[in-house]
Amino acid sequence: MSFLQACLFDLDGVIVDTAKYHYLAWRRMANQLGFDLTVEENELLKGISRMESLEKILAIGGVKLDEATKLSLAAEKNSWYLELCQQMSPDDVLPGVREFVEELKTNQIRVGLGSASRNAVLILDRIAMLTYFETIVDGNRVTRGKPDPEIFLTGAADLDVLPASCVVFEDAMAGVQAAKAGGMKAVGVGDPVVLTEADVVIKGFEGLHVQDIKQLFVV
Ligand code: B16
Ligand code: MG
Repeated sequence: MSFLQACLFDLDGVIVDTAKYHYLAWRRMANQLGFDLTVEENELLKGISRMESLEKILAIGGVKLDEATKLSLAAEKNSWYLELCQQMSPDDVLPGVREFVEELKTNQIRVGLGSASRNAVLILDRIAMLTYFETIVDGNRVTRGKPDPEIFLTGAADLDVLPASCVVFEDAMAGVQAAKAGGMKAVGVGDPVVLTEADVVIKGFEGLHVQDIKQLFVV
């Protein structure tokens, strides 16, 4: 029988709304290449790595480039993205997140981060949440991105808990699939129409309590 032992949090779109900055920076790049990127197309980029995102965007625009040009475009996008992130502060933590993580700690539930982003540590530092996580698994640590479960399985191993006792909080389809592929419970954060594979979907963390999450383990 499994019970709640750890919560693994995605970063972008779950703890902080950096998804809007990723979109602005990718859209700027697409526009520079002569096409646009819609909000719907951007949805497919959530949770996947920088280079995979770039490949998808180039396919959308029907643009073919050599590897060196792709790497320099990805670096340029990242510098625009980081410029936008400069304006972030602890006030940007999404409503209820800090309180919920604190409640987990009070209840001796372990807490980790599982993000595809290579900028995770920098962002957690800007929003003053670096010390909240007992482990940080980010895009610098793994070789396979979401929907592969590597990010979350590494987090569970770091925390020394079984995957079946973990709950993942995710705003992206790829992230929900990664959690399920790893044998974990998945709480979708956002739109139930998009996050159809999640065990449950919440709008956000305001008013959410540990007891609500423990319910996922009641059979
Ligand atoms: P970076 P998450 C993901 O973070 C984003 O959802 C995705 O849009 C982005 O491409 C990816 O990180 C890589 O980010 O360019 O900062 O390395 O949602 O897994 O926390
Ligand atoms: Mg995300």
